[in-house]
Amino acid sequence: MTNAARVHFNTTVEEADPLVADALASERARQQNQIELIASENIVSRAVLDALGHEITNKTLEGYPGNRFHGGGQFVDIAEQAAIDRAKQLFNCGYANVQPHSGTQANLAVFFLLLKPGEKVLSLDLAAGGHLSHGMKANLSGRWFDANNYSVNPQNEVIDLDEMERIAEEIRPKLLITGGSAYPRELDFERMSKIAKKVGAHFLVDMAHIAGLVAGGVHPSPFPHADIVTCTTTKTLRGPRGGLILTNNEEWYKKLQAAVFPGVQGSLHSNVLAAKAICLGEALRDDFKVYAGQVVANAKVLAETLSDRGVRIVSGGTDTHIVLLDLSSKGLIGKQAETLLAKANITSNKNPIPGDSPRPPEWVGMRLGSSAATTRGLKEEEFRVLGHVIADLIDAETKGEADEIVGAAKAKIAELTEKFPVYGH
Ligand code: DSN
Repeated sequence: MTNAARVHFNTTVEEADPLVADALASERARQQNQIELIASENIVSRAVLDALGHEITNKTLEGYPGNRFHGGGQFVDIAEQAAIDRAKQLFNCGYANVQPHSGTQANLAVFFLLLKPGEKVLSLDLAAGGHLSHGMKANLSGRWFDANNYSVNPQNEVIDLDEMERIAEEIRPKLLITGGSAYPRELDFERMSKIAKKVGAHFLVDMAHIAGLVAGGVHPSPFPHADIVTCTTTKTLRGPRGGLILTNNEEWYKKLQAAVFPGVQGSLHSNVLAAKAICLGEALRDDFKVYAGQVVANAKVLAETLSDRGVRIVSGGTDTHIVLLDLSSKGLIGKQAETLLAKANITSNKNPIPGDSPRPPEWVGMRLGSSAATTRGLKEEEFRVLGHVIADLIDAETKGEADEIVGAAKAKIAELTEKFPVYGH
């Protein structure tokens, strides 16, 4: 072995790059010492982490199992085929492409498969919980396609299906999309698919946020109603960063393979494919059903506790892991609350609510999610404590007295993080 090779293969990150090593160590400590309430986050298993940091990351491959451009892919083939088989079993569908590098890439591949530039798309308004890859003007999907929105009913803040049908009949989109990043209520896939059929549109369900809830049987499945389904493996599914595309349509599936590669992507991420296979295997186990049920139960307790303390909950509650707060009910804005909660080691994000300002610094919403803290083992009792800590902070901020109670709030969070540690802590 040459000296250069010995150094290359044996030097740890602490020795090789103290700046990045410090950032990694600080991030590890941050994750242990705070309660994560960002709805799109979760805490992956040790097995998923092992795959992500494995030498398999070195392998470059294009194509699909058994039909690769490069040699030496026999072991990645095993991992990718396992991910495909498990995705099909988990979501009860005929075909799966597990290569998308993200949910946005998965959606882009579906657009590439089904639409020509300029064709009409109808999706959930971003401020009502939609996603930027469904036609936001700043995204390629909004730049290259004719994007239109449906929204929620302003009274109950639930998707207005009659309005969706009216708009669909008027504009006759080629693609109807549902799902997004901040919609807390159950989605009625059956009715939406009828609307799509009535106007001759394809029906795409982007279940990025709720894939784990669907897998765990606590949210209805988009199948058999959807024509095509995308999701991430992150979020409630508790896997690595990446996307999936699922369908029962054999003809589309063949074209979809080419839409992903070489349509919108080049080589695959071998380590992520292995990690996807692991997380999908975990989601097939009975204990994942228990986990998914606890995620929703915890979110409901958080919503009820905050509502009882006078914080308005968008749509009056939740059916999922998402709790969306309207902070204008307490005279605050999202950014203020996000900063305030961070002082007590609670991580969250400001978010638009239906009808909110288009300017993020003015948003009055805050999105909370229960998936990550549920993975640590927190249950209803602890989520009630969290709800009261958050409400105490918000009430104190309203009176200009937050600094006086931040210490006590932080101590309560420290009790939880010590009692429910992550990884080897
Ligand atoms: N769409 C973003 C979110 O929900 O936070 C990232 O996945």
